[in-house]
Amino acid sequence: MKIYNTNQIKNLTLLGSTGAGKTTLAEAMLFEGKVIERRGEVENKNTVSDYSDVERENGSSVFATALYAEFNDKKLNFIDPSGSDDFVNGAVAALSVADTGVIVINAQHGIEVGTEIHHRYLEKFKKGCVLAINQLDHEKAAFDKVMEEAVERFGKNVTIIQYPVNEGTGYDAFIDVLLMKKYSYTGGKPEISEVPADQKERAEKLRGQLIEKAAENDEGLMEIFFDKGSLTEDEMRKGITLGLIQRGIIPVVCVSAKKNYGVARMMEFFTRVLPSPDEVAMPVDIAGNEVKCDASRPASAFVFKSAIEQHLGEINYFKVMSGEIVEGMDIVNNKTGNRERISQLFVTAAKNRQKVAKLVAGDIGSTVKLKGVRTGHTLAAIGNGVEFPPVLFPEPKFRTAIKAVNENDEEKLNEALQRMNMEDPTILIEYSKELKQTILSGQGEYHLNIVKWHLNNIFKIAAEFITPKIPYRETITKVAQADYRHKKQSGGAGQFGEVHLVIEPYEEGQPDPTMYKVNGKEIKVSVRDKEEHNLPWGGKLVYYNSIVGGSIDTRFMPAILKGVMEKMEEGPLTGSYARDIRVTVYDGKMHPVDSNEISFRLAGRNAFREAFKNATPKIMEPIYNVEVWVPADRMGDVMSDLQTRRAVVLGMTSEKGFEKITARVPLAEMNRYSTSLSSITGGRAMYSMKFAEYAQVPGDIQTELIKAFEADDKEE
Ligand SMILES: Nc1nc2c(ncn2[C@@H]2O[C@H](COP(=O)(O)OP(=O)(O)OP(=O)(O)O)[C@@H](O)[C@H]2O)c(=O)[nH]1
Ligand SMILES: [Mg+2]
Repeated sequence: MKIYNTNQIKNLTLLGSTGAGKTTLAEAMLFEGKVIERRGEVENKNTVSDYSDVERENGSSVFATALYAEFNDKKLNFIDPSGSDDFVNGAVAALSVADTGVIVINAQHGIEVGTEIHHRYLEKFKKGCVLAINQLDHEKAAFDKVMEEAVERFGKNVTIIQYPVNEGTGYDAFIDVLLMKKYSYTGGKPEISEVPADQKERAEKLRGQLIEKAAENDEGLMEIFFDKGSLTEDEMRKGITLGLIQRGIIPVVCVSAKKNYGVARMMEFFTRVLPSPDEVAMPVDIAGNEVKCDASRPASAFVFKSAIEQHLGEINYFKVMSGEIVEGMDIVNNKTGNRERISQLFVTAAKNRQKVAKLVAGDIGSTVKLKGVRTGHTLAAIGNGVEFPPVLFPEPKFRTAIKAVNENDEEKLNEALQRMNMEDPTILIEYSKELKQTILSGQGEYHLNIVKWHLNNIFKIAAEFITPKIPYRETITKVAQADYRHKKQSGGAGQFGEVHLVIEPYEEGQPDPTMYKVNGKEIKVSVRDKEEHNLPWGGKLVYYNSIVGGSIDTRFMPAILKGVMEKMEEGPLTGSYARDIRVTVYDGKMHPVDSNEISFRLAGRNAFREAFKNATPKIMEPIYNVEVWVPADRMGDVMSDLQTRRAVVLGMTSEKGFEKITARVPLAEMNRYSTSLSSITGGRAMYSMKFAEYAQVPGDIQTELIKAFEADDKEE
């Protein structure tokens, strides 16, 4: 493989809804770039990009595949991610290295939820946008309607470069208003001819709009435009490139990926107008410095995908951010500090790997045999300490508990899940000590079902999903007091410890206690020692030693605290962690022989438990901030569904064709939300959720929870 210079490289990612035709378009691009000699089809399970078993079985993409094509003496690096929101990790990772996003739109469906989701990410990453209108050969293709929707959603920058002459089943031609040519297809290479008389008027009008839009992106071009009333083709291209860099133009091209109509022309257009990696905004490292995409600088590379390939082992895909990555060079992983050698370098189109001696700034490639390198890591020349920020993947939205059907497989299951997390960082696995469950979370039910598919079919582990428990918390609402004497006489040495304590709700900024009134009794407090603990599960425990007259020896205070902590970890009400409590130990008794640590631990524990029960305890549950985007016609259904989930709706706004609902919803009510939202809206809605805070559960639910816990509680 030839070595390409930075200005000969164009990095793009395909984007758009599932079924739009990204993988089919990628296949045609590989064919036109001579990477393959025959085009496969998604239906025939033989495309280059969808090469994994699960993709072939499902007939749609799961993983983002890195591809390339050499065309016009340029190298197009392109990525084909899944259009499903469940696998949005691929598009997000792709956008972290692509300089332009090409949104593929199915001409019969127009802007779909998937289109919208990817477009939102594109905006977030501030990348240039091209719209590729695909499936123009479909009988229901409706280009003009798609354009109307596109302008409504993406704004006036949407600018037609090509429009179809005869969309529908007989589709075989489009007009290119940049070149002012008609492209006609009968299979194979197109016939390029003058714009026919009946299309002249429309083509001229659209060309005029293109020229204006192109000129708007540069003062010099604007002057030429005012001067001459027009721009040359090259001036238009310059304006388009600048427009893509500044996000001041969204060019529209026409293709039929399946028939391979317009694909070579689209690639030619890309090689001429897409910005090279050194022309776009410079990436910023974690120290806040801009890093210039320049081959003469010290080397650095950003890993955007890690995978395990059969017969190959770990493979890492990266973009060279600066300098050159050369075969045999020593590098350091600035995330882990590990030093390694790049043994082999590849340029890849899925499983097709071409060896390459070096990759220069801006290029995308892969390497194998590195240890512990993961998505988001920065590899750099020794001495170059640059580190790029990790890819910001979306928060999980779907959780389930998982366990191996056969108990002996637990360890294998965990290993398999860790491995899948390496390939897809939006699969999160956490063993919750608190819930005593392994919680698996991801982007949706489909996402996690694919995880299960891999466990069954690739790792040969039978696993089952079970309802995940909710991480409740317990706290108290008033002051309570308890005395507890632990006494045991068994054979030899006995056990003795007595603890008197007061507990009360912790609040930020409270003064230290001086006196408590409980059950008509006054308890004077003189604080001798204070410990403030940030609890590992959130919230605080403040522990006061206010023992007077040596009724309990200071050396037993840590044991009492330990007992209290143990009980807080178990939660006296339902076994959930307790939080936000002040404990004051003010009196007690010792025995000269029998008192020891264990006695005071148990006395502390039980005193705390008793006091807790009398302190009007309450159960708290995690509340999430949820945002739902729905088409206006489904708003009512989505709202009434939310109401059944104890949601508190905070607001409703219209945003680019969607109604946005913001609400606070208890996690306990969000179980399988992605599935029900999808069924209510026919897959036309999207949502996100993020942990907000803990709030008290309603009284009836608290009663139920306590009952359920007591039913299987085996308290000592
Ligand atoms: N008629 C027609 N069908 C097409 C065209 N492009 C793609 N298709 C079909 O549309 C379906 C979806 O195509 P894919 O290429 O898998 O779509 P995708 O965008 O990769 O979808 P995901 O991987 O699920 O995100 C397949 O059945 C393709 O054969 C086209 O130009 N014309
Ligand atoms: Mg695909």
